[in-house]
Amino acid sequence: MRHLFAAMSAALFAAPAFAAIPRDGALGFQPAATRIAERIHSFHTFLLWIIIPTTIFVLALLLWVIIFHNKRANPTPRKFSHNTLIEVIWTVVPALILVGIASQSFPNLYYQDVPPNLQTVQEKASKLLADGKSAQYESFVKEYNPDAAAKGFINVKAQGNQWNWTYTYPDIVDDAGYPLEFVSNPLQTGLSTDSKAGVRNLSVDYPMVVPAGRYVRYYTAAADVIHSFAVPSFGIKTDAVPGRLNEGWFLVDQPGVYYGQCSELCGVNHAFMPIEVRVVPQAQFDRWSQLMLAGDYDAALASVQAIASVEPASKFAAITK
Ligand SMILES: [Cu+2]
Repeated sequence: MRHLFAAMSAALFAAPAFAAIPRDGALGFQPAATRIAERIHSFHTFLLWIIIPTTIFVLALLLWVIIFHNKRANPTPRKFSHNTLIEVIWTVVPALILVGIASQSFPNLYYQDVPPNLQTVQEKASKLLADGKSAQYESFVKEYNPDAAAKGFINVKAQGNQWNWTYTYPDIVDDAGYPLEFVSNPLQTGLSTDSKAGVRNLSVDYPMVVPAGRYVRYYTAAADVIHSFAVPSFGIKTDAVPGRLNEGWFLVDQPGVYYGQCSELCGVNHAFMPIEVRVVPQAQFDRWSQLMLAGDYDAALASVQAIASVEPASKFAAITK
């Protein structure tokens, strides 16, 4: 039985090689690019281990009733209406299952909802290291990358408009003090005259660019109606509400191109306000942001068309310290 379940889940949730693009005929999630997404995926697998046995158990009960308690098999039914023991069991067991689910889901919810305090991350990491608690240190580093924490946040504001996104980098300012800000338009809008460039319905003219291995804190806002900023491989989805500023965070180690879409029905072109995030090494990000600030958008775009890779050794270098 165990092997059958393993084979079933392997067939259902086998992930293709790393790619953040939805693929025809694929099942399951896009591969996780952040720790948030990894945690969501393992929570999803955990839930499967609960819901599959529950469904099989309920199916077995139904079959038992159908087979052994139909009119032919059981012509004179017994006439009782209460059984205290079974009532206690069917109240307590589901409650315990829900407590078990909550014990896993609440930490995940809190983890993704609250941008970590980077100061605390560094202090806690060095304290664990100083105390020689290497196992706890490694599991802490897996959740909160202290090397990245030392570099601080990259802040990006994503404002939803009908129907494109405006990205603002409040910390990247020109000589006059104005922040880097640009509009990211879809390449396709569902028309026969659309350009065929890029990934269908997902590519944009000027993508959001962030550095790899850095904490990114994003804010969402909206100019007109409610939108939602969502990138499945990052495990993030945050509503963009007019008059409100919502926030979230993510940290991507692997440079690459990641796609998302507006995930709140926001009008006739809701399906055509994609999100393209290019995660590039820090040096490439710095060059891109300087070119964007200088107003040379096409050169900036060209500078992130090919994405340089980062040395795998620089990933979580802290572990080997
Ligand atoms: Cu929208």
